[in-house]
Amino acid sequence: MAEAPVVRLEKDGDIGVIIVNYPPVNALGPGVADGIIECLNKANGDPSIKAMVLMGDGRSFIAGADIRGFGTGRKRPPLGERTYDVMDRSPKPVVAAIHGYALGGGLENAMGCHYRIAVESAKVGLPEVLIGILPGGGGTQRLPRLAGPQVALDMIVSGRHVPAPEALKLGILDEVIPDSANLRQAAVAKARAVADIRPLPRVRDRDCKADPAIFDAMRKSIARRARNQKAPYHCILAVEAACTLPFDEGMKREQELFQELENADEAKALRYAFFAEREVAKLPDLPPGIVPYDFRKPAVIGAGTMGGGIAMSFADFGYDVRIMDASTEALNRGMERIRNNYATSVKRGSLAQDEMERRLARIHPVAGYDGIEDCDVVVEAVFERMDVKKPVFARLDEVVNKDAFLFSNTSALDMDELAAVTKRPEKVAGTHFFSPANVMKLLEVVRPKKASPETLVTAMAMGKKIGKISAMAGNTDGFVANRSRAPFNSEMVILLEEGCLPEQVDKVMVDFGYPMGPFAVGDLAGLDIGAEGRKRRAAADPNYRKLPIADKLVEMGRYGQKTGAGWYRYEKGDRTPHPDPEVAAIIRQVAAEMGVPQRSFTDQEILRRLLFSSVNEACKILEEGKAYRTSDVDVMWLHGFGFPRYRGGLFYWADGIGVREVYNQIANWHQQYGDRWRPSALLRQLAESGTPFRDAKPAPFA
Ligand code: 3H9
Repeated sequence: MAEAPVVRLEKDGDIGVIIVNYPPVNALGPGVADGIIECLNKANGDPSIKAMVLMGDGRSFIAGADIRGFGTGRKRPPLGERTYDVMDRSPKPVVAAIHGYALGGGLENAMGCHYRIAVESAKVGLPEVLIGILPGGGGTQRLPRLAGPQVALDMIVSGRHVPAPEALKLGILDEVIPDSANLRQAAVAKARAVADIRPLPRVRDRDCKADPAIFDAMRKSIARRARNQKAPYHCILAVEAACTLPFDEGMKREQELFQELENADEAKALRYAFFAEREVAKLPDLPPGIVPYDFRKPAVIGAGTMGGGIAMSFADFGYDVRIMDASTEALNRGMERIRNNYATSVKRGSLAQDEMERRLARIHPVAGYDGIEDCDVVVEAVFERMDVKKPVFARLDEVVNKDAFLFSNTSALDMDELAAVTKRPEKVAGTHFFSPANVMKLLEVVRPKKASPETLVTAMAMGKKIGKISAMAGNTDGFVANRSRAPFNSEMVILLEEGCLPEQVDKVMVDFGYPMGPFAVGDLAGLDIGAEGRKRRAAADPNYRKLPIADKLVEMGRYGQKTGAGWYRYEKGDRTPHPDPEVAAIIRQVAAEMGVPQRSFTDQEILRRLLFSSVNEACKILEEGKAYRTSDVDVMWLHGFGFPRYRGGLFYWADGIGVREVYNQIANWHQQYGDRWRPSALLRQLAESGTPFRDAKPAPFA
């Protein structure tokens, strides 16, 4: 049987309907652009057709160029012979009919059409910058002409998806119809209504003028977050060209700038991150076809900082959620904190007041277990101690509907042990949120031995439904994210013993691309929190490497920002960290007591000491079968710890150095420092066989 064409032309009376069918999202894969051109030519050559509609089958209009094709030397038609050029020359009007997504090349094609109509739930955008490139199909030249240079700059530099009603206001769309309406019918009617209008309205013919100051203002505003990156600045240059050059010259400039980016390291790393984020959702050892339970009645137990943030995440994504605490005071305090968090977003302008009220109204405080019996998914977020969590779980098991899933927001505790206090261990899993839970994207789903496949896919899907990126982790102390990060946390303090200062380490990591240095982050989170974890580990492991400098600061009451002093000192009411001579003196004193000789460090040594220690630990996690893939660890580092996205992730970055070099360095440090640097067996094996981390085969999930 012949394969269905990826683009087909149907006739709806006197209107030609061009339909793209390239599942799952109608990316512009092989044959799609050619197919559109062929159908346009056919329709233009058919005297019985007066106008055309361009639309997509399935979930979306067109989600953009096929990202898998980038960097593969794929051939593109020259300027002047692309889909939108054919539309520009078309003697008959073309109406884009948009549902789902019109992103990147999708929106660029829609802007090549003469009219654009969309359903209310559709989203449009030029997200190319998020994969390290710029819109290379005329987007940087047409969007400023359609929506104005300032709007175009904002959209192209941020890459954000714009909902259809907003796109209508911005002039990107001509018409928005309700979701319940028939899009094809409406688009065909529109095409018929405009069939005789001449001259045809072409976006390329519009004027484009801007105050030149907006470009420098944009460069300034992104200076911090776009550090070390090229794509956001190239996006600005391209929009600038739209405002200073004739259309065809602007297209040439866009093309040159695009070519400078496509194969740069930044774009390669960001493409890798894009696909790693999709891969992480796949659970290859579960039977196929398991459908996640479509929960409707979530509850969060514990109205502390984490519980409140988790409840907000549900409310932010449209769920009515109950939040329960044993004490009314704690519940009131929790609701107050939630209200304040939302109010801060309103003050910053990132949330509208009426939206804040809608979200707050979805969070229902409940004092006591009676109000949660009928819930279908419960996320427990009480104090992080087994003796506190166990009775809560036992009680939940008694009280809550027998079919409900019981999830625990723990960052390190043994989920098998916790599941064992219930009579439904198959319905128990860990859901480790990162702080602040309503902001951080990572959700680590922790897999206890008895959890059923349905429980695991439901926990993973729950994350996606509330805007998180879910990643599966084995039940090991610290799970995958925190366990792989733990050696970094130790190493940064050990570096101080040997002669570094917190500000020096922080500078190296900020230069590398982290938004904040790890010591400044420690002060923000509170140094007392880490001290608790160290005590627990030291009690469990006689060989645990103590961190006397960190312990000393905590002993002195230097808990970080909240006490005005930690690794840094802080002025009252100001969060700026200032290097503190007192800390330098403590470091010297403790190092002298320990008898550690002082020396100086290069930036590279600091960076590698921190990150290689984590690479080694992450390899141990993989060889124990506690994670599926190296790329899952990368996703966790991107979304749990703010690892710079344009560096791909921990393992992607390490592959850039080379597995042999990483291994040799770790083996050297093993000789020098002893057991904490013992190379992982998997790492040694990869180094010996010259296999990059991305091709590592972890042990089956245990
Ligand atoms: C561009 O357009 C450049 C132009 O300016 C000029 C060019 C010269 N390509 O995310 P999902 C796959 S750059 C290839 O889970 P959702 C994805 O890998 C592009 N594959 O679904 C996954 O595959 P699998 C600008 C793609 O509903 C499957 O589709 N556009 C592409 O959660 C489902 O994806 C973008 O950057 C693609 N473009 O979200 C948009 N898109 O099942 C990128 C998706 O094998 N895409 N796939 O794992 C997205 O943001 C989301 O996929 C979208 C749907 C919002 C569309």
